[in-house]
Amino acid sequence: MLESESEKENIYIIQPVYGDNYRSLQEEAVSLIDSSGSAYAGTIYQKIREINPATYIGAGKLAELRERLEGLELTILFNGELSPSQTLNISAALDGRKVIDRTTLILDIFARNAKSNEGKLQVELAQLQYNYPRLKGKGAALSRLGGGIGTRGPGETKLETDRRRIRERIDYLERKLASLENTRKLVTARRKKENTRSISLVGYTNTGKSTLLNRLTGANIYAADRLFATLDTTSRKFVIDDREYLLTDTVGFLRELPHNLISAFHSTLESALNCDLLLIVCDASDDYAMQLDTTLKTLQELHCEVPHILVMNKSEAVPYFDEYPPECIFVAAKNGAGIEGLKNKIAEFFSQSCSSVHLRVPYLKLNEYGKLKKFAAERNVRYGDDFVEIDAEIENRYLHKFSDYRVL
Ligand SMILES: Nc1nc2c(ncn2[C@@H]2O[C@H](COP(=O)(O)OP(=O)(O)OP(=O)(O)O)[C@@H](O)[C@H]2O)c(=O)[nH]1
Ligand SMILES: [Mg+2]
Repeated sequence: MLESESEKENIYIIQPVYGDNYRSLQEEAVSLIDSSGSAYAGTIYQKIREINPATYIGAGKLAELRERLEGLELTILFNGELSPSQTLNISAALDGRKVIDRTTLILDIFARNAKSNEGKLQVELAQLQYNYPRLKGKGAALSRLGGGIGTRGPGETKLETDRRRIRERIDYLERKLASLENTRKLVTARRKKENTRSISLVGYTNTGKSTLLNRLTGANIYAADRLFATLDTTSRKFVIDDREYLLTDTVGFLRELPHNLISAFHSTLESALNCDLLLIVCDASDDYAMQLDTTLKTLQELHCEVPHILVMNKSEAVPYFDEYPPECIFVAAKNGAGIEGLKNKIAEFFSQSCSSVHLRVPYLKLNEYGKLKKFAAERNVRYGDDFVEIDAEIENRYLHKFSDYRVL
């Protein structure tokens, strides 16, 4: 659904300069522009000594930019968050050019990539929540924006719609999503009851989570060199040593991910994170420390305390392995290197929480035992005169269910 070159919206970045990570934020903005199907047209850097409340950056710089861009058809991306009035004032200072901020761009990528019904509702909710406070007396300004980034959405609602109707739509979406959440909770509860071992893939966007899911499960879900290729959580089963595992892919994280997006996706993420083990995936060929830091912070915000295995993906071209955290596992999901090691580590994690037991089940109780069978991985079964003797691996959290039958 990407536009042809000539139809692409050209985007010029204003990159505020402060701290020491503005360069990587600028590079990331270029990837975001690419992922939104637009074309990157250049960057102007601006040192921020003091934020100008009206226009964020100073009037002198804006005048310079206006001159530089004269006659060119460009949209301005301010790579930070702007208040509604700052957006309008910058636009006015640049001859009424369209101005968007980082959040608007990210929301646009999400709007393009949402596939499932729930994903579309979540993105629409996040867009409306972001734009709602920005709509005050802004009708004229918004209609001047025309099409393109910031005006697309999966829903019918046009941003010009008056605030009351938007408020109603927000309420409706919140109710609808809450009911979908209830259904999902039922599914999660059933999974827990069925004793499925569940693992979720989390991590920075574009680190190879979906590729790893495909590699581990033999699935064929969408993976691409774009930010936020995955929005919907997808689950697939796979087997290690005759034991079944459920692996779930999730939306990628990003530094300074808009707060609205996190809250809109909160409930989907929450059920994905309600699992036994996380695989935190990093790109070993990139700034993995920043990716890991962002991921751990996001997990903390989501109050997730599930144990994890740290997976360094894209490690096929890594020259030195000693610069990485000692506990991590190196893989290359694309060519399959290291996958057996990862599987062993996963199996080892689960076996630590298991006990080997010997059970003696009287024939009269076989029916009753049948209900517990799903909690036990049976290794050996012998039929004696009065009992069935069973060697089994049972997760410690289910051991109490077997107390009537345990001999060892
Ligand atoms: N060199 C290399 N590239 C890889 C490897 N694994 C994945 N990739 C590439 O990295 C890009 C991103 O892969 P995805 O699996 O879509 O990444 P993701 O983490 O699911 O990304 P989002 O869903 O967008 O957050 C794709 O172009 C993959 O082909 C690897 O082991 N080595
Ligand atoms: Mg993905």
